[in-house]
This record gives sequence, C-alpha cells and structure tokens, in this order.
Amino acid sequence: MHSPIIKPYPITRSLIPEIQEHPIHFVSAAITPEACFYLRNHFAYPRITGQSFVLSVGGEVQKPRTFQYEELLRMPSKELTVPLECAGNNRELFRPRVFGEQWGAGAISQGVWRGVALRDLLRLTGLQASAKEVVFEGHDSGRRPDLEGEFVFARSLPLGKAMHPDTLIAYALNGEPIPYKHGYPFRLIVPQWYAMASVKWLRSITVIRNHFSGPFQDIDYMYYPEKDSDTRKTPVTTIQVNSIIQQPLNRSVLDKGMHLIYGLAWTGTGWIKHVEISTDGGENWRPAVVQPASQNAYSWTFWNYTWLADQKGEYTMMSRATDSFGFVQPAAAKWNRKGYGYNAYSVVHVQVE
Ligand SMILES: Nc1nc2c(c(=O)[nH]1)N[C@H]1C(S)=C(S)[C@@H](COP(=O)(O)O)O[C@H]1N2
Ligand SMILES: [Mo]
Repeated sequence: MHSPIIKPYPITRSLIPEIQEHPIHFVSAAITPEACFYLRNHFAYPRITGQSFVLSVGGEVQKPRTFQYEELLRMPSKELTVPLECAGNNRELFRPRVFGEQWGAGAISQGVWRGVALRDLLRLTGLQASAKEVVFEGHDSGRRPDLEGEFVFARSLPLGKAMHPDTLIAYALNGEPIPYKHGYPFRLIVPQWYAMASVKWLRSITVIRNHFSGPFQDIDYMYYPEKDSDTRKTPVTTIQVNSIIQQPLNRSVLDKGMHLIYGLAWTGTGWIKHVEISTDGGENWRPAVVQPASQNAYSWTFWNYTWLADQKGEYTMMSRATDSFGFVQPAAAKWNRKGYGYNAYSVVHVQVE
C-alpha cells in the first residue's frame, strides 16, 4: 500500500466573479503553484479577442501609439519574483468586523513575472511636461452595487511609481504566458504595492494631467479610519510589513517535544530584517532563523523556529516581523472601515499533550 498524495486546493469565496484563496498553510514554495494561486476578480472574466493583443498608450504623451503583443515580446525584458498581496488579506480578523470579502491569510501568492518596464514604453511615446498620473484600464467591466452604470476595472499610478524601473507590463508568469485568469495576455505588475494596482487584461495606458478618480481608486482601496464618515481617507498603496505562521495550524494538538514553527514574512519597501516568535502570548520574544534576505529583491522570506514543548498545556504563538525601515508588525492592526492592510502579529493557539 502506498499513501495517497493529498494536494492542497484553493478555498472558494465566490464563483462569479471568481474569488479563490491560496491554501497558504499547506504550500511552502517560493513560487506558488498556479493551481493554488489566489484569484481576485471584480467582474466576470473578459473575452479574449484580437483586440486583447493590442495595448494602446495615449494621453499626455508626444506620440500616442499602440503596441502589439509580438512587439512587446521582442523588447528588452526583465524577470522579477514578486508577491501579490490583496489589500484585503486577513480582513476577517478585523474587530469590529468590516464588510467585504472575508479573506483569511491566503490572499497572497508569489510568482516570477517577466515583462517590459513601463518606462521603456513611455520613453518610446515620450511624455508631455503636464504628465502627472498614468491610468491603466483592464478589459473587464460590469456593475457595482453602490453606483449606477457600468465600470471598467481601472486604476492609476503617480508618475514616479509608473516610471520605477521595476513597474512592468508583464506577459509571462513562471516562464509561461500569463494564465488567462491572471490577466492574459498583458498585466501590469507593480512591485511593493498591494495587488489592486497590478491591473489584469491590460487594454490601455493613458497619461493624464490631473488626478484619476474611478471607483476602484477613490471609493475602494482607500483607508477610512472613521466608522461613520469619509473624513481623513487616504489611498492604499505600499504593502505593510507582515508575517504568517504557516505551521503549526491554529488549534493543533502537539506531542511534547521538539516542533518546527515556520512561515513567511514580507514587506513593501526594504527587506525583512528579523522575525521574532513568542510562545507565551507575547510576553517573551525570541529570534527566528530568517533566510538571508536578498536586499534588492521583492520576494517573501522564509523563517523557522525550533520550539521545545516540554510542558503540557495551552500555548499562544505569535510571529512579528521587522523590516529594514524599522517598521514592526503591531499587536493590533489599524482598524479601517473597508478592512485593508491587516498586518498584526500572526497568532496560533496550540495544545501540548
Ligand atoms: N482587470 C482587473 N485587474 C485586477 C483586478 C480585477 O478585478 N480586474 N483585481 C485586482 C485585485 S483587487 C487583486 S488582489 C489582484 C488579484 O490578482 P490575481 O487574481 O491574479 O491573484 O488583481 C488586481 N487586478
Ligand atoms: Mo485585492
């Protein structure tokens, strides 16, 4: 008899539009397998037609023009390992509870993206002096519960971020054309920012002279600190320092003895400096072994901690990451009405018998 091979599979949150969560506690890979990669869509999938292979660049540029798929493939490209994290990752943990997709910890996945730097395209079209933001439109569209009419998924970047050498018009994931559900044939990849910025099924790039304000820019993906008003809202941009305990699972029953606690840590800007573990509910903290950080990489970092559980009882384990800018995960995440940017310690309760 051989033991069955149990393959992890995603947690379905919605089918139309399709929303699936990465079973992150069961996948320990630097590159998330495609079958487990989380999916977040606002609308039904767009149809792929001949037009899907043409990217138009216009607005406040010198020479508006289009780029064909084949043309992009021939341009100088770069490959980057980038985690995509939905701004709503871990939303289910906010107290008081907030509306929105009740994501657990799996609204994050990592892949190797290949593409052309957006700034290389913008150099070919030239920019007008008036250029201030760059708007990206996807091919998908539909209705929203809160507004009249049809909307395209569209977002902008400030010119500085658009011109960052690692902001890519990607056409490949893990050495293959981007899978249909992840944006085939072109997708914007914005390292360091939460993944709403990485617009899938890219159709047009428009340079504008003012501030873009579509609903996916100015209604969603804003931090609203107040429960009953929109005052002091600020845009969701950079990923905040974060970590997850992948194993042991919450509510595990463990034998007395040695146990390996392990997981991931990541941050938007800079790199992970250290990860600390507490096994007594945050009273005492000890350093985890952190995979040496590559300082100019965006990828997440693996860490582990060997724990000697020599007494029966209940334990509360926590992980807390610190990045190279000195940002540390807080004990409690900053509450905001739409539940973005959760980054409090990862907490797991176990029992030792
Ligand atoms: N065109 C388009 N791009 C999009 C979205 C979308 O609904 N349509 N969702 C965004 C959000 S909120 C997230 S978290 C990521 C999800 O990417 P994935 O489905 O490839 O994991 O895509 C972003 N880009
Ligand atoms: Mo998202």
